[in-house]
Formats: sequence, C-alpha cells, structure tokens
Amino acid sequence: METALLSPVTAAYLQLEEQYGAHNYHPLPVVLEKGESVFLWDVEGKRYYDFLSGYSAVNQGHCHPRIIESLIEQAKKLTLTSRAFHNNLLGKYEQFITEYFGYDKVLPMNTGVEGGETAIKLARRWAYAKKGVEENKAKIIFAEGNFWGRTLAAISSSTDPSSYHQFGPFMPGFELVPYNDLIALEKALQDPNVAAFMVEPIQGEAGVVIPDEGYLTKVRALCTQYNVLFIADEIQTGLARTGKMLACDHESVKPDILILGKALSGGVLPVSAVLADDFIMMNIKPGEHGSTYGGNPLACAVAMSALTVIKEEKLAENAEAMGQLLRNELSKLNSPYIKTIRGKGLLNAIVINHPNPEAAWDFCLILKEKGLLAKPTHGDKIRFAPPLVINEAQIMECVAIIAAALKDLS
Ligand code: IF1
Repeated sequence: METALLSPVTAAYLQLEEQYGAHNYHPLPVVLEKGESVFLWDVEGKRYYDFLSGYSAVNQGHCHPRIIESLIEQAKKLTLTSRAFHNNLLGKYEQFITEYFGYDKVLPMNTGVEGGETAIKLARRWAYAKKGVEENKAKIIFAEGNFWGRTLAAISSSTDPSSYHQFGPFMPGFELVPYNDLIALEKALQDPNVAAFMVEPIQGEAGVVIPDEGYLTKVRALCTQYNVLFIADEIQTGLARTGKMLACDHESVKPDILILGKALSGGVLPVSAVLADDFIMMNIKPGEHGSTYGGNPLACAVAMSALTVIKEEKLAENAEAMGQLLRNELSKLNSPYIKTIRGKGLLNAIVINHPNPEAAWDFCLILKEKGLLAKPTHGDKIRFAPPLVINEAQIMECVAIIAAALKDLS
C-alpha cells in the first residue's frame, strides 16, 4: 500500500522501517502502540480487535495484568543468572510446569524454533544412546506443510519455497510424509534409523489444516509400535488455543516430547519449553545443550503466571465455546467470498473465494479500516485467532465487522 494513502503520522513510522529495517516482512499498514485484552490501538488512537494474537502468543490477552505484575515484580529482583549458577525460581518453575503437563522433566529454552531444535537433538541422542541407531544415521520424519521456524534445521524440513529457497545446503537426515497420511507414515517408520516423527496436531502456518479424527491416536500407536519418538509441536496449537489445554488432548494422546512456546509467556517475552520423561531427557549430560537465557528467572516467573491464568480463567473452555460461535456465525453469513471455514477452538481460518489473487490481502485492509486486524497466510487463507479471553458480545461484534467487510469486497 502506498504510504501516500496513509496519515502522515503512520507514514512516518513506516518510512523509518523502510529505510533502517530488513525487509523480511510485509506487514499490514498499521502502527500499533497499545494493547489490552482483545484490543490493540494504533498511533492515531484507533482501536482494533486483534484476530491474530501475535500468532497465538497472546492467548491470555494483551498485557494481562497478572502476567505483567509478575514481570514487573521479578524484573526488580533478578532477570538473568545464566545456568552457570542456580537461582531461586528455576527449580520451582520446573516442578510447576512438569506437574502441569505430566512429564518427568523440562528443558527450558526461549523461542519456539529453539524448542524444535532441542526436541530433535533429544530424539537423535536417544536414538544413538537407547535405540541403537548407528551414529549420524538417525532420521527425523516431518509432515509436508509443516512450519516450525526459520533456522537452517527448521527450513530443511520445509516444503514451502518461501522458507527454504536459496538458503541451502540443508540438514541431512530429515524425511517428509504427507500430513494426515497414516499409510505413508507407517511405511516411513519401518526404517530402523528413524528416531522421531515431529508433527503439529493442527498445521497452523499451512492455513489451519486439521487432520482426520483419530489421526493423532494412530500416530501415537504407530510411533509406539515402531519404537519411534512422537514429538508434538504445540507451539501454536497448545495452551488452550484449540479448545483443550493441548491439541493432543482432543484425542487424549500423550506425545513422547512436547514442545511449547508463544503463549507460554502470554506474549510478554520469548519463553519455550521441551517436556519429556527421564528415558529421553537424561541422555543429555551437563554441558551438552543450553542457552544464555534458557530458564532465566524472569521467564520462569512470567511463565508460571501465564500458565496459571490459562487454568484459572478457563481459557480452553472459552476458546471451545467462542470458536463454535464464531464458526457458526460466519457460516450463517453464506458469503460467496468464503469458500471454507475451518478451525478448532479459537484457531480458525477462512479460505477466500475470489478471482483476484490479492483478494485476501484486500479483504484484510478493509477489515483493518473497520477495526479488526487479521492477516492472510499462503495467499487465500485468513487466520481468525483472537485472544482466548474474547467474550460472546465481542465475537458478535467481530462477525458484524467481517460481514460488513465482505459487503465491501468487490
Ligand atoms: C514468523 C508463521 C505462525 C510455529 C510452530 C514453531 C514455531 C512457530 C507451529 C517457531 C512460529 C511464527 C513465526 C513467525 C510467524 C508465525 C507463524 F506464519 F511463521 F508460520 F504462527 F504460523 N512451531 N510461528 O507456528 O516459533 O521460533 O517463531 O518462536 O517466522 O514469521 P518461534
């Protein structure tokens, strides 16, 4: 969008980014300066509903008072010790989160992709130390359409050229099977060198792709049958987003390695976690993995608050109810421009039906003008993922905004 169409205030901010920042994103032309609950305000004082939630990092709502309070309190005391020394919060947090999710141990990291890298290292190490795979022969299976970050390992498993093109050479030992294809998966798992199958219970970036009912149950069974670790990437689907604490809970399936991130801090600072039982976690010895900020006391304090808020405010139950309402109300619009509505809990997407390939982008610009922020993914899909604290009246107001925007889509 030409900055000429924007107010001078907004345009000035965009010009700064244009000149001094890498051009590795193409954001919607809006400049935000305040967030609270389901709302964001731009530098012109205009209020928006946030239908992206920081890509599901703000499940608890922007600047949740309880999480911010923990941040401020701990920030005044101690923010970082490094793991060269102990601190008074790490053990407390480790006990809290392992009991919360039912695993023996946690390895604390920062970003989601570091969680993915950690999970893969744990799986490879288990394959060599316990499964008896020959050194440097371990394989990790991924699903086509996966997205777990931007590191060289993460893009090595990607099937999206915009993630991997001209960033090679790639990580060896990664293999792909179609998502939601149990025949292909079983065939791949029969290779004795396979250490793990790493998969999103619902593929977020791919456009909220939901596998068949029973897929996760069968994934669990096949991994057990072939002595392969089941790694669930719940960085986007976890923490109540899909209407259960974890998306795996919809089928009562327990992964061998659980990766969390994003809303683990309620959008306050990068916090990720890898959970596993001792037979996996204890194969890594002191000095063999870590990170400067991993498990820092500030992150521990914030994460314990963020997790407490999810349970105390029953965000999973609300996500389930509000997600049903949102999908029902959107389908009642019967818009010719909406090809598909899909989702679980408050992880939803619509697929736009329009001859203009830019229609989804144009639609998001119209939504922005009407006070709702959303962004397309992969061309014609638009994710609708508000913070999980949204209430019925707010959902209805957002549906009205979407309906009005559809009318303006020419
Ligand atoms: C970007 C996407 C979403 C993730 C899953 C691991 C990670 C992510 C399932 C890595 C991160 C972010 C990355 C961010 C935009 C956003 C995104 F569009 F890129 F794909 F949500 F769908 N597993 N997803 O979704 O976590 O290292 O970023 O903390 O790179 O543009 P991270």
